[in-house]
Amino acid sequence: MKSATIPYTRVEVEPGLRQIILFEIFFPMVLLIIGILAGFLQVLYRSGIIRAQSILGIEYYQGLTLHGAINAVVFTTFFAVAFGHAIMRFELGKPLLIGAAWLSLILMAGGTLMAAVPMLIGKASVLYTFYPPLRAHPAFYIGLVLLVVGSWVAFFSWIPVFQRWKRDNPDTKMPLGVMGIFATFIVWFIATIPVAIEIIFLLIPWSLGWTQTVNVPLARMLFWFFGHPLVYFWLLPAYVMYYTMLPKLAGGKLYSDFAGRFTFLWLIVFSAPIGLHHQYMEPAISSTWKFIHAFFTMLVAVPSLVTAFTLAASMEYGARERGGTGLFGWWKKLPYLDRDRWLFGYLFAGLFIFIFGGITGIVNASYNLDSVVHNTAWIPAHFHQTVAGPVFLAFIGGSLLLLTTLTGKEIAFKSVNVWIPYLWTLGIMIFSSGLFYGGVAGQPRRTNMGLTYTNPASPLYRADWRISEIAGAIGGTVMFIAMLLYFIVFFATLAKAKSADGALELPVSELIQDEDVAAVQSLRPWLIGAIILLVVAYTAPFVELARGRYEGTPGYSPASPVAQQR
Ligand code: HAS
Repeated sequence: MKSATIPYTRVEVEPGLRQIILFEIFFPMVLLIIGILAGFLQVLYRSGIIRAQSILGIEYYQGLTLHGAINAVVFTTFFAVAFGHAIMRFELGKPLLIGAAWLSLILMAGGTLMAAVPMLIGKASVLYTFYPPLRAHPAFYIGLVLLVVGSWVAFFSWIPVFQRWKRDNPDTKMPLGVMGIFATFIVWFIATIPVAIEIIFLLIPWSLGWTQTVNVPLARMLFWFFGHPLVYFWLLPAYVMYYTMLPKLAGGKLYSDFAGRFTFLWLIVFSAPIGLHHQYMEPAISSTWKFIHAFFTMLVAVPSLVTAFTLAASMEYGARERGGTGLFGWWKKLPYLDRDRWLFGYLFAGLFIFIFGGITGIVNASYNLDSVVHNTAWIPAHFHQTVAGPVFLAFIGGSLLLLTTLTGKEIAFKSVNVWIPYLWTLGIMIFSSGLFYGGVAGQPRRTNMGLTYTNPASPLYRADWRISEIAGAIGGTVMFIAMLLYFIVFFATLAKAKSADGALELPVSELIQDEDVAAVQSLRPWLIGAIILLVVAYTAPFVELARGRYEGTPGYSPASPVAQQR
């Protein structure tokens, strides 16, 4: 079977779908302004520049919750759905089910607003992991459920469209981008079932007062059953852009179609049975199962190593086509600051950051090393080099791409736009270096250090941690400036007059090698493999918890060490 040759790079889009995708880009972008501001305040608190419990009417943990929930949950979910609609419409060349797309949008936007209200009035300061015994207002949990259900509706609405495409093209491989989007949402579907169980059966009844206590170890295990595949739900749309667009932007071709399919499918199997690597320090789980999850975690890194090689080879091909020579000299020929191929910079800069995010992920996965860095500043350093690195840059670049192509508007301030990803990268690297250093020195995450460790007036003051927090504040400020520039470019582009009719016009990479490997043509065997591994990886840990008979815990607020009174 051969790959679908996409004879077009421009696909006309029905007005309804265009409005839906544009709204799904615009709405989270407005919220992202709050999320980014809340992130900037975090570095000011931690470095001791702010020495208070709250600022601008936003309490420390309230701001941290807004930062994580908006940036890592709301923005990413909306982008994944919008991008999924775009890829399905573009690569299958068939109209989508508009009614379902509207329903999905209404559920997601309604759910987000419902969860936003308690966060904004300080009734849901439970951080993006919403671990009990921190307790939020029921509207927060119900809003999250609606957001997730809305994204499921979009996913299921693509299946009949794909089936019609398959009937019309029985001898053609599933397009690579379509396979990547299906992998994204299969991972998401698997991930969201345990968290739905946690929210519906444990947290909502507890938050409504129907139950007085909650089983904390059970809730945490259900959360991480969701929490790790969640990170690959973030990564996969970025990988779709890397495999289908980056080689073209670099002036070349994708080195291997097989590598892309293998990467997407492998992540379906291995992204979920590894959640216990977030719980190495959890006393309720035996070390045997932690070790098995550690082993699977090493296997989840394999497709990213394959990706590193494949993308480097694809970019090298492009650079040599553009006249690059020598063992390393070809790097000079990549379009780093090309105003017309500006998306290259967003994707390339993310890859650079991911080298460090990936290495530190493997450190975290190494059980014994994790005992040094768990719950320290090292962890936010790692995740800013993953979700805030390749994922965030691909998503903000992708948002700009969809905005310009669907509205037919030229990008505003092109010469500023090309520098934004590099400025963000500079900020991330300084910020994360500071936090890695602090983490190894024992500095905690999720702590308002301006009141204690970075305040010379406090008996807890740690002069040896100072350097780490200065680096964090400098890096965070550079990141904040990069995002201010990005918002200016985004909203100025939106305000411009259109110069062409809107359509989907996306870069499409051709292939150097179009391997015909049956094992990576179908999702089904990989899905079965994923279910088997999940049963293997989680049955015994859940049985252990059930045997443990843990006492329930009452609710707490982050502001008080005393259980909340109803
Ligand atoms: Fe992670 C914690 C292990 C990847 C996100 N991770 C987190 C948390 C988040 C997160 C949000 O085992 C914190 C959760 C919380 O709040 O507590 N992570 C890993 C491993 C990987 C990994 C093994 N993480 C990610 C990705 C994320 C993400 C991706 C978001 C998108 N992580 C952990 C562990 C913990 C953890 C433990 C728990 C720690 C604890 O104690 O709590 C792997 O998937 C990484 C594989 C990646 C690579 C890199 C490949 C490099 C590429 C770039 C090539 C560059 C090129 C350009 C070609 C092996 C593809 C070259 C250019 C030049 C100029 C040279």
